[in-house]
Amino acid sequence: MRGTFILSLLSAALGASAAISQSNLKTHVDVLALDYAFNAVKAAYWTGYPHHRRTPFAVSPDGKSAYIAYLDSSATDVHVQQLDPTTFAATGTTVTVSGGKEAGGLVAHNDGFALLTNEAMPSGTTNAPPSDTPVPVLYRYTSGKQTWKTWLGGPGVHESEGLSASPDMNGDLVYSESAELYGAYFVVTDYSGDASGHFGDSVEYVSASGKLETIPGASSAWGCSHNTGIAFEAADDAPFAGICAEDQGAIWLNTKTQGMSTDGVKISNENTTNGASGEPMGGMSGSYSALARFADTTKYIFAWVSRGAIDVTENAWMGTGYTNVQNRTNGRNVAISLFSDKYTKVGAQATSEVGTEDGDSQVNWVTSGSNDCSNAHAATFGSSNALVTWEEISNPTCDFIAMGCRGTFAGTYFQQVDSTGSKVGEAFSADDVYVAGDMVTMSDGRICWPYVNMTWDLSQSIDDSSSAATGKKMSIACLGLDGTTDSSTTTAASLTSSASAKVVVSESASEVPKTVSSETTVKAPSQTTEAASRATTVGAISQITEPAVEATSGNIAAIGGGSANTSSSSVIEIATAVTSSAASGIVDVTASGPDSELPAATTIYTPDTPSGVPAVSEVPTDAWSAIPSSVVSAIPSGTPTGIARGHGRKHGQGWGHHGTGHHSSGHHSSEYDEVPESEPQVGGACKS
Ligand SMILES: *[C@@H]1O[C@H](CO)[C@@H](O)[C@H](O)[C@H]1NC(C)=O
Ligand SMILES: *[C@@H]1O[C@H](CO)[C@@H](O)[C@H](O)[C@H]1NC(C)=O
Ligand SMILES: *[C@@H]1O[C@H](CO)[C@@H](O)[C@H](O)[C@H]1NC(C)=O
Ligand SMILES: CC(=O)N[C@H]1CO[C@H](CO)[C@@H](O)[C@@H]1O
Repeated sequence: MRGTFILSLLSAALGASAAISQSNLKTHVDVLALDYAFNAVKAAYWTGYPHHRRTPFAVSPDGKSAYIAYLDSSATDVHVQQLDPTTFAATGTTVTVSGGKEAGGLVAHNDGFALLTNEAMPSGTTNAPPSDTPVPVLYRYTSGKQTWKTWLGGPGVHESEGLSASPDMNGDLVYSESAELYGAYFVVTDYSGDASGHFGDSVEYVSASGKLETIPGASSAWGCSHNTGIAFEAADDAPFAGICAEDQGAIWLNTKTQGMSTDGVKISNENTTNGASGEPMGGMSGSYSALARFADTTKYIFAWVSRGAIDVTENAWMGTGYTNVQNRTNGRNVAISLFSDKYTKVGAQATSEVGTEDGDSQVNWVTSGSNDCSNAHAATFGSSNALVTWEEISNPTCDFIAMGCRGTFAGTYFQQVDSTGSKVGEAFSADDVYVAGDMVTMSDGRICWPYVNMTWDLSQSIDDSSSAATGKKMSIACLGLDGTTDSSTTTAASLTSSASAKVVVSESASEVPKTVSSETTVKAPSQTTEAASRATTVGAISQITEPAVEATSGNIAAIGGGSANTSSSSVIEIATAVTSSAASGIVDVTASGPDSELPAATTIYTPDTPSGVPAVSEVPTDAWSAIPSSVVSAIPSGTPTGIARGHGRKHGQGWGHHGTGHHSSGHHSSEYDEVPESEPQVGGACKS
């Protein structure tokens, strides 16, 4: 209790501080020497635009140890480097998790760490995913030695609901000290069962001793269709606070539902096209530090980017309660939402009323203007203040609907807000600081995060397999409210957000856990061109789907197969089983674009067709007319072997499907070149 008391005092003190400004931001450039090279950029799905490659960062409850996890530049092996939380210099010996494909989340403990990664299962494993597709796995290391390893997918994990793998997790790992429970929320693709070949998401819980726990009302084998973003933060008990963005039109606070059913809280209406929703939580390599808990409270803050929403129409695929919207703006602005507890949004939900003109009237915008904002994150200073940060592009060109934009990098912005969501002071920016890893609240109240000091060019697509961006130095930036110092010498309270999650107060050795952490993810869609010939594409669709759709409820999902622009691999996703059983159907719409390219590091995912696939039945008369024209036109002529499937599923769990989790640069083939280019907009910064 003493710890909590101390924390409260700290929070109160921090809460009284004046607004942050440029002088509160301190950088420690190249302070951390890594033993292995790291590639700091990752090409975004579909566009190939550069994203920071996430480096999970976490500080232990006692504030004495900090760790950073990073993917080796070879794209295989995840390294965990301990660092001194005061100087940020490397300490200890690097731990390497061989075969790891993604540094997906990190929790620091007083005696070690837990790492979420994904890796191929050992050869010969019965019912392992095809083609060595990686499976999410949680590792616990104590004093530098592996103490346990627990698979979060693959054989034996929610087998009756379908087996899953994760070519791209794009999720997060959090830990609740009070529940003594890890929670991981990540993107999956199933390779058996009804959802075979589709992309969705999964929430898994693991006890402190490494046992996979199936917790009713908390664990989830399948959730949001496609999953275009995840935000996840610990709570005192399961279920933890969760948010997903899906490819049907919304962002949901789904702590209660773990999916996208209308029993959840609709945070936002988002324009979606072919599975994308504007990279609200950062897109590829994002989905961390988007949701943070205010210390010593039940309150949370969520930050994302959005193009706004107008013209609310019914989402015919999904049925009553689900909507589609048009985007209000070309570039994206930063928005925040506050929750009084893990289930409850402060203020109105996003509207689901068909015919509404303003579909975003509930949004609390942090920015306005014509710059494009991306890479939004939030972290808390204590109980009453938070930091919201994002990057801007001036005069953005947003070539692809519902994706990111390109243009001139115009700085990373920092805005203080209070726990009611009101801005405190003005935003300020820095040109040479980025957020590329978890934002952690340190023991002295500062918020610190890792990044690589480099020139940040957002003007064009990149090839992330090039070694140009590799390096062995990591930088750390910190931002404290007035009254906190940059050279921490005290160990009072450790508020860890993001990857770890807990606010711990410790003095010497005692500690009092409490808060939490955050996170999110994204996923994959494909783009469409209105210019594509409708006649041609329709032809392609029927060709694709004829043998594949079975619908009993009228909720149909159509899916185009992926064709690859590939050099190294082609991806063909074959949707299988079709059992539309539920009236509550879900859908997965996705056309896969001409473009499913998996980087060499990722495996081709070609699920087997399970036996017992129901006989094909007729496509209901109205099925095709129900397909949004955007989807129809999205399916390129000559779409190869993809298969469209109809499916219904209970409880609003959706089918996500897309060609692949990756798209490298240059994947826009001619069919897409006709997408009208966005009008570059001039003027104003994103901040208001
Ligand atoms: C998203 O907005 C675009 C225009 O930018 C529109 O063509 C498309 O139909 C919208 N998506 C949905 C699902 O309504
Ligand atoms: C809607 O967003 C797309 C990019 O997703 C952009 O090209 C288009 O210009 C936007 N529409 C409006 C009305 O700003
Ligand atoms: C950070 O990187 C930039 C771009 O490479 C470089 O010009 C600058 O000198 C670096 N800063 C420091 C402190 O090394
Ligand atoms: C057909 C096609 O668009 N091929 C492209 C695939 O991507 C590479 C670069 O990643 C381009 O060079 C090809 O032209």
